[in-house]
Amino acid sequence: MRAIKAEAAVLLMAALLVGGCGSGGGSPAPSGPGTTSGTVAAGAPAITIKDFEYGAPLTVAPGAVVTVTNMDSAGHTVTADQGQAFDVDVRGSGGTATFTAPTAPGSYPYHCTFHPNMHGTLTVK
Ligand SMILES: [Cu+2]
Repeated sequence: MRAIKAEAAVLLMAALLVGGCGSGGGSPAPSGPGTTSGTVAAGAPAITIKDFEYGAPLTVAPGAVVTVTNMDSAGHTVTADQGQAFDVDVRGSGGTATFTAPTAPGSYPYHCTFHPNMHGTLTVK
C-alpha cells in the first residue's frame, strides 16, 4: 500500500515537472543549430565576425536590433568608439549576441576591446 502511494506521488511530480517545462519559456534560441551564414532572418541586420574582421559596413534603421555572429575561435566585442552607444561581448566559435542600434542617425565607428586593431562602422539612418 505504502509503496503504491509513493509511486503515485513520484508520477505526479514527474507530470508536474514536464508540464512546468512545457509552459515555461526557455531561453530564445538565436538561430538554431547548424547555422548557415546569412540565414538569420530575412532583412534582419547582422554582423558576422570572421578572421578578426567585422565584414562589410552595415546600415540599419534607428533602434534596429543587430545580431552579431562570431565565427572566430577567439571572443570579440562590438564596442562603440565613442560614448556607450553599444557594447556587446560575442563568444567565439559561432557565438551570437544582439544589441540595439542607436536611435540617432549617424555614423558609429566601433572596435573590439580585445583586439584594438579590429574596426567597423555602423551607420544609422
Ligand atoms: Cu576581438
